[in-house]
Amino acid sequence: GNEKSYSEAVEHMITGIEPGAGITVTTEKAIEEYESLKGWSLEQSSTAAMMTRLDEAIQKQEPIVITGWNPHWMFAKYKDLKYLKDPKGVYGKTEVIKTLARKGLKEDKPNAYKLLDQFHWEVEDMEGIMLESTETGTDIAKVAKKWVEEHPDAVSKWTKGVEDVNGVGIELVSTPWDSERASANVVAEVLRSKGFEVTITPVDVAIVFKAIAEGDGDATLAAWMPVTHKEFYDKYTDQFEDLGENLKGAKIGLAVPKYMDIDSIEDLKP
Ligand code: PBE
Repeated sequence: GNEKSYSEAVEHMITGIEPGAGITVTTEKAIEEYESLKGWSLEQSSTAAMMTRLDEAIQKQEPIVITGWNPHWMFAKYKDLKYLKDPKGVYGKTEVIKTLARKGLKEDKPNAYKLLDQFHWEVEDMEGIMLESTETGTDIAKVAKKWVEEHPDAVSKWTKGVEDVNGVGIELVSTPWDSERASANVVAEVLRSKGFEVTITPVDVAIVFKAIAEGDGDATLAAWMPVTHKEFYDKYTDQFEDLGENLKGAKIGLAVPKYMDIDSIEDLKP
């Protein structure tokens, strides 16, 4: 089909995910900024619903425009998926995922703080856990636990100089996506091995930032920057401690199957 028929076939609709997501906010911005997306809308539902729609479209070789991101298994499972170019840079280039801690954590729980500060892993690590979970139908928490057992070298780097404690409580606040369920569960498992009592609280992005800023949660591993969660980050700047990135090479954007003969967001039609 030609570009015009693609836009008509998808009824000028981007198939998206949860309303609270950073990528949802960013996509609303893209719709405002691109001439080519004039009159388009973003259908918001859930990540699971979007993945089902994508699967159906690919099986039928029908056009679809989704909100895509890495780390995720979508590009591994659907070799047919590609990002659309974003010449206006609305979605940024590459993202990092940052660790944020509440003010005072360093003084109150220095060993937890040290471990969180030393936590860093690669896209392949996170994606490996996500892929295994979806392929085997095993809960992320379980896969994460196994990953920790199988990666003593990584764990020893993160725990270097961290002393054992006896039941100190620590609350990680996290978003509910598989990517962040993976990191939170991996770090929780390592913290437990040092004697911490860990809880993971899954909440919307906005609440993650609010909780850390107000000291209701100890830390999060789930801040996608500089674009995805900019709005929330800026709102609470100076009210949390930024421990830097725990993963490099993340990305968000609009994605389509490769059988759609377009390369750029600008190739869509109003
Ligand atoms: N995501 C996955 C989230 C962060 C993790 C890209 C869907 C978002 O806030 O958009």
